[in-house]
Amino acid sequence: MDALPYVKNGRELDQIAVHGIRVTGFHGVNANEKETGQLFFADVVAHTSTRAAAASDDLRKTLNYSDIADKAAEILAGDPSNLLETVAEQIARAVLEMDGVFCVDVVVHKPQAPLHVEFGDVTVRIRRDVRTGGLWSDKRIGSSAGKGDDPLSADGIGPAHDLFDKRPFQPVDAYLALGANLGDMATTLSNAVSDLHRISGITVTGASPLVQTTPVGGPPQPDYLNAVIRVETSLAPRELLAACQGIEMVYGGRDRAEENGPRTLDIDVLQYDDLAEVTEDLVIPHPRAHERGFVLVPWAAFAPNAVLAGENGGRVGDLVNSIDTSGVTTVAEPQQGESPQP
Ligand code: PH2
Ligand code: MG
Ligand code: MG
Repeated sequence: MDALPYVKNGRELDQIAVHGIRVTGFHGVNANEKETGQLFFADVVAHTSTRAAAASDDLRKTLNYSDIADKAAEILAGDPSNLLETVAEQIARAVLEMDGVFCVDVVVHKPQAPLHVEFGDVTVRIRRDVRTGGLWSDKRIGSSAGKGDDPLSADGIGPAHDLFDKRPFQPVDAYLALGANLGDMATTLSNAVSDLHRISGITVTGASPLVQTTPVGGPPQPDYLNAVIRVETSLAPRELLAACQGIEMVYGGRDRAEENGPRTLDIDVLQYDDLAEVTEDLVIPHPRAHERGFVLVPWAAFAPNAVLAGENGGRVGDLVNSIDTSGVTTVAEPQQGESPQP
């Protein structure tokens, strides 16, 4: 099976495939098919990046094709379904769950299907990716009407996964924005950076100067102290977000009742690798990063060549020149030796 390339961020992904996985299964609408069984074949193509594995010659940095084959065989030989569609969907979901898989093509063959004519093969071919795949397929997104009629949603397969749940094969750079305008802001920001650095899967590799900024939006409130840091992370985007939110809580999550209101600590994920995706709970890059002085001024001060992804994106050092940066004053440079170094 020749699988069409899957393009992510303008680049064709690599493909790891197992063809002709062959087992006896018991799928079919006819009762005797569930009793006697017949041969089923599957072809599975996982779209992923093999670059990290090739650079290190390390199996742990790639998908093990043996795992793909085992999973597909287990489903083919497993609980009888009426339809090839159901079997293909289950295989696709299982492979999409594997780390580093962004898209999967599955063909299920039933060459001994009970037809009234001579024939070569019957197949169902599907493609699922982390955005459209499984539970979130097409029009069902966000509608309660469709939820009950997904035959696979009731059987414990669990919540949908998307790109933001994927851990990267190798650590990626992410940028975080920190802000505070209640309490001892400088101490809070500095402690929060240390706390982030201590989390397994997060290494702080760069920090901006500290800037004092006029509040943008929200009720009348004190000036903020803001900063931007770069982290290298092996966490998935949602795990990184959860880590940030956990630290916010430590410093007084209770102060956050009001939208854009004053807070002891706010940590936002600005950018994660070169992702540009919108989901219900998380949007990356941060949707207002490109227009905010309290983000771009500190960011450009230490990483002007970083590139904000997405349609409003661009080189940070250029973006900062396109906005009004009055209201942002540098108050402290990052301390050598105090903030973690690259
Ligand atoms: N954060 C906001 C809203 N407004 N203004 C400044 N100056 N600094 C912030 O960090 C900030 C803001 C919402 O998170
Ligand atoms: Mg914020
Ligand atoms: Mg926030």
